[in-house]
Amino acid sequence: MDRRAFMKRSLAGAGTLALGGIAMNKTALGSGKLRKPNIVLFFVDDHTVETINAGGLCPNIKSLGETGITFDRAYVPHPECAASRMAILSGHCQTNSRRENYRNEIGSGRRDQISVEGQIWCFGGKITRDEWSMPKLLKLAGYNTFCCGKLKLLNGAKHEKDPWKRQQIYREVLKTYGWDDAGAITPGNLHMHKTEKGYMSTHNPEWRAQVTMEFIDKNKDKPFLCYIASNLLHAPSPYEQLKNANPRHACDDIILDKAPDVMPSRKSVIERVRKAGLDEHKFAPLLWLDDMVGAVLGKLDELGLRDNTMVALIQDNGHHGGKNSAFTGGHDVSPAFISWPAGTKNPGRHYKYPISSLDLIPTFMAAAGVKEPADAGLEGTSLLPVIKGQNEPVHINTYGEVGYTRWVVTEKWHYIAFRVPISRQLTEQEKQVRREAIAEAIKKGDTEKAELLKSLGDRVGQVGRSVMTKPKNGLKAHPKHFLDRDQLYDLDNDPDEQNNLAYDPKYKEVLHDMKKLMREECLRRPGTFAEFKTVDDCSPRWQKMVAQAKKKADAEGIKYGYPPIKDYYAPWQT
Ligand SMILES: [Ca+2]
Repeated sequence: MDRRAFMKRSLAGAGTLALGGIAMNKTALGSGKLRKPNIVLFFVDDHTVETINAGGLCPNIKSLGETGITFDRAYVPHPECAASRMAILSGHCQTNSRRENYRNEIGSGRRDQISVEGQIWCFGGKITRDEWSMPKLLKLAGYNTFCCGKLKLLNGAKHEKDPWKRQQIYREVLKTYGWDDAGAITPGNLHMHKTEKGYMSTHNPEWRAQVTMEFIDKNKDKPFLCYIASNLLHAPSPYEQLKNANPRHACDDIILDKAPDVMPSRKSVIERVRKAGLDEHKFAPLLWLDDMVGAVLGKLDELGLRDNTMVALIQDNGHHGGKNSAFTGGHDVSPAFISWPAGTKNPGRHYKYPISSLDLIPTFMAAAGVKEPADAGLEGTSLLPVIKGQNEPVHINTYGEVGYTRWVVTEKWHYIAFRVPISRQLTEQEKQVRREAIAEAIKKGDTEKAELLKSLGDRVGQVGRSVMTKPKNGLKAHPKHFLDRDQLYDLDNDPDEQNNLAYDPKYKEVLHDMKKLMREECLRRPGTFAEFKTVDDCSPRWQKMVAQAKKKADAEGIKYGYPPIKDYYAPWQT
C-alpha cells in the first residue's frame, strides 16, 4: 500500500471508530444523553522520561498508563520548547506554518524566512490568530476551552506594570486564539530572580492546578478542553524552588493572596522521595509534577467526570542528550499516555509503533466526533483506533525538522538529512573570520571549540538549530557523526545512535527507502529542501517568488536570508 492510501485508510478508520467511541460513552454513562469526552492535555517541559516509572514514585502519571494506553515510541516534530508547542497546538510542522513571514517574505535577513533557494528556516514558531488550532477545532464540537502555563503564544505585556492586569491582557489575547478562558499564564520561560521579597517568577504548579480545577468546576456540565502547559521541569531549578521559594510566589512576579491548597505540601514531596530512597535533586521535581497531575485527576474524580475524560500527557522535547538536535535525544518523548477509561479497550496496553504529538488534535477531534475542516492542514493521524484496540502502525514514519536538518523515523530506522543551502555557505571573507576564530580558540586553549570550528569546513550550521546557538547537546552525544550529510541509525541495535550506517554499502537499500520517505514528506510541505524537493517541484507561484528573490539578491549583491556573521560565532566567542 502506498503512503497516501495508507494514510487515507487510517483516517477513514478513525472517523468510523470515533462514532463507535461516542456510542460506547453513551452506554458507559448509563444515560440516553450523548456526551462527548472532556479532554485534558498535560504538555510538560523537559522532564527526563527515564524517571517516570522509577520506584513507583509517580502514581498519578503511572495511573494514566494503567487506565489507558502507554505510547512507547512517541515523537515530537521539533526538538525544542517553542516550536514543539506551536506544533501541538496547530497540528502541523513549522514548514507548514500559516505565518505570512514564514511563507511569503523571501530573504529580508531574518532567520525565520525563506532563503534564496526557496528553503525555509523557521525558529521559535508561533501559531497565528487566523489559523485553525486545537481549541478552535474543538469549539466546532461545542467544547469550552481553557489553557494555563507556558504557552509561548504571547509576547509579554511588559508595558503593564501590574502583573494581575498583565494576566488579564494575556487572557484577552488568548481569546483570539480560541481559548475561552485561561489562568496562571506564563508567556515563555520562567526567569527566577531574587528580590527582598524572596525568589520571584517561580514554578507554582499548585496555582496551575488550582485555576484548572476552578475551570473544570465551572464547566462540568459541558464538554471542555484543558491544555495544561507545565513549566516543570524546565529551568530555573524546580528543586531549588520546591525547597526555597514562597508558595505564594508565582510566575510573572505574581504574589498570590494565599498559597493554593490543592496539592500535598512541598515539604511532603521531599519527604516522600527520601522515604523511597531516591535522589531528591532528580526525583523531587518529578513528584511535584505528579502531584499536579493528581490534583486535576482528583477534581475529575470528585465530579464523576474521570471515566469520560480523555487525559493525555506528553512532553515538548527530548531531554536526554540531544535537545535542539535532530537525534532522537531531542525528539523522542516516550513514554506518552492517553487515558480515556470510558472509551478504551483493554486499558493498560503498550503501543510500540511510532506516533507524533501531531496526532493528538486528530485524536481529540475523532473522539469529539468533529470533522476536520478542509483548510485545517493537520498533519497527524487519529490514534483513536489504537485506543479502541488496534495494534497496527498508524504511520509508516514520523517526521521532524530543525534548522538545516530534517528527519524521518520508522519502526526500526532513523534517517537524518543535513543540507546547507548555498546562501548559507561561507564567503571568502567569512572563511577568514572563521580561521581567525579557530586561531583564537587554540590560543585560549579551547580545544573543543577549535575542533568543532575546524570540522565545519566551509559550512555554517550544524545538526541542530540553524544558527549555532546550542551545539553542545547534540555534539556531546554524537561527536563522531554530528556533521555527516546523511545519517542512518538502527534504532533496535543502536538506540544511542553512535554508528552511522548511511555510508555502509550493506544499507544502501534502506537508505534509498528512507530518502524516498523524506522526499514524500518534503513534497507535502511548502518550500524546497536540497535534492529532496527542488524549485522545479514547486508551484509556478513559488518558482516565480524564488526567481524574484534571486534577481533582487543578485542586483544588490546580498546573500538574502543570511543572518549577520556574528550570529554564527557569538556562542563560541563568549
Ligand atoms: Ca522543553
